[in-house]
Amino acid sequence: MDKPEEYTEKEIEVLEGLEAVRKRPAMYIGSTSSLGLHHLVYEAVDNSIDEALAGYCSKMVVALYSDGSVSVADDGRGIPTGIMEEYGKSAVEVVMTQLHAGGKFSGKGYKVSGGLHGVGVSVTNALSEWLEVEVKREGKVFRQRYERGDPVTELEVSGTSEETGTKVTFKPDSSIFETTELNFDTLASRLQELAFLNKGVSLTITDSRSGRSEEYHYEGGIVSFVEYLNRNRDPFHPPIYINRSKDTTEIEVAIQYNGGFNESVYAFANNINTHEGGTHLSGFRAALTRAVNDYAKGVTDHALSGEDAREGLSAIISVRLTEPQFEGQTKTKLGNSEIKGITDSIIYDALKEFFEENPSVAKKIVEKAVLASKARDAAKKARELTRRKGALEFTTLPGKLADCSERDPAKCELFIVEGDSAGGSAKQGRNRAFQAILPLRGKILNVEKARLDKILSNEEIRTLITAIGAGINDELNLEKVRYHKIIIMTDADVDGAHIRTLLLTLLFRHMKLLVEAGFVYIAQPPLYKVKKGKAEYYAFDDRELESVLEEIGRKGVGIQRYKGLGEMNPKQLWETTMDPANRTILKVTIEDAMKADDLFTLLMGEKVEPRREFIERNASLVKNLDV
Ligand code: 0RA
Repeated sequence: MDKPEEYTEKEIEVLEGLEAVRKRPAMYIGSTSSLGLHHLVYEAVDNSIDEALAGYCSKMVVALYSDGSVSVADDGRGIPTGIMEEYGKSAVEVVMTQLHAGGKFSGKGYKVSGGLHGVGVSVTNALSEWLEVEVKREGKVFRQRYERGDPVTELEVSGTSEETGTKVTFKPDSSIFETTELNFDTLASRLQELAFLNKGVSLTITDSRSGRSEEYHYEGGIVSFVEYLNRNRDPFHPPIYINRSKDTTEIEVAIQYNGGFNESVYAFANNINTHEGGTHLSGFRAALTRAVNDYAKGVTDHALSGEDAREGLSAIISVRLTEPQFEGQTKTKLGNSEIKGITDSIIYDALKEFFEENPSVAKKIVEKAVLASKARDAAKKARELTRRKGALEFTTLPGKLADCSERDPAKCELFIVEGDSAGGSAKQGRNRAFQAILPLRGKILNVEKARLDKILSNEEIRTLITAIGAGINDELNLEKVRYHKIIIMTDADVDGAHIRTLLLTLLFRHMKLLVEAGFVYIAQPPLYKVKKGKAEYYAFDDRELESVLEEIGRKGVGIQRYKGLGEMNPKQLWETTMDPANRTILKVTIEDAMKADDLFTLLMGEKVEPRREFIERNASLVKNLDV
């Protein structure tokens, strides 16, 4: 502030059209990481979905090619090819080169526009090395090619065809993106989600790099979606389906309870997964709690909380509205305030009717909520009891915890260590200024199969909650977290992997905010020590061992395979696994909460058969389980 900033004409730059997109790509697609790269495909896909929503398209194919290009083809009406007076260009060229131009044509209906989507396929064009559009319309095939957003050919007629449709083929620009490798599974997940949300539309993905392909097509729409969510659980009634509109807002909901204890509710607005929730989700929750409580009156005098009414609930909420407002950190929170009331009243009315017409289902749902409520009361009593004894007070830390001296959570690390002997090494090896050690004895309770009261009466889990300091579930307070790095450090064997999964299940189901905040990590201890003379080398896996041996030669070499962390002395443990200067730690991320949800249900849930199948199909994933 010493000097007022001065502007001259030279510094004022007018960025026009696609040039602006190439200059500041992150403004249009969020980032130039892998996430942003995949948005290029979603933009093209969204256009075809719009055509499907308008009722003109029933099939879409996404194809990945070996040269790094990708195509999105649909059987819609084809982008109009006539000249637009206003621009002096064909409509195709306008769609491909003008920001946001897509919406101008599709007119009414619900645009898939919000958050990062909906900026238009012109953004895809701008950020591609090249793009070719092919339109089949009025008996002809039209083509045009662009490079870095600029047309390099006219819109030419290249043949004849009886069909109609649009195909866009493009190669993401490697000078813009950190990576240009498109991930089949990421794209397939999104296409499957879109197939569920848009019943009847067939979405196919093929990958000529690997030969893989999948087709998604659900006549049941979001009813199929909840059935899919519950496929490895025990649902106790057919899905409840609600589809009603008010003015220009359409609300679609599918609900199906299962015998488990978790809530799997996913909310969408105009096909966008609103990870951060919003007014449609609030409205749904309010309506459900009220409808269940209304029905419970006369059956029980328990006041049921929202959490009680959502135990074992799987549901999909899909709203379509004309002017969606997306808010929040990742622009995935629906902000339109009017939607809360609309959703609430539509769902409440529909649920009341359903409960009256289906009393046996209603009774089961209420019984389940009453059980949940009783368990919650018991858990509360247990908590109060322990609080009085001091066990859950943040001032009385568990005796097993070797805390650090630093008090700023941002600088503090908590190592959760398996077993007392490894705990001993870690305590001696650590830097006690900022590293705390919590040794856990044996396996912790599997929270996937237990209600809250049982979870909270488990000694190891209580110790962990107290050490972290933030509480759990709806009461979790991120500001009270005592460590911004919570590092799971288990042996590199089957037991270690199991304990890690148990811990991750606990964190994902009951302290999800910690995972979302990026506070949870997995330590990577070495698997081998290689000794030659006085020199020592560490290898973290078999491949690394091979390359070390390759480098130093195999003669006179001693190889030690660590069976557990306890075999390392404190100095070795510090050097290889704990010292921030040398170690590698993996951050646990929930890129796809639905996938993680599935994974924990499968790995830790009741059903044995699907678990076996899953593990057989995903042996390497389960072995490394870095969700
Ligand atoms: C506006 C009008 C019409 C078609 C489309 C847009 C359209 C755009 C895309 C983008 C990808 N696939 C698409 N399919 C259709 C047709 C207007 C008419 O025929 O009357």
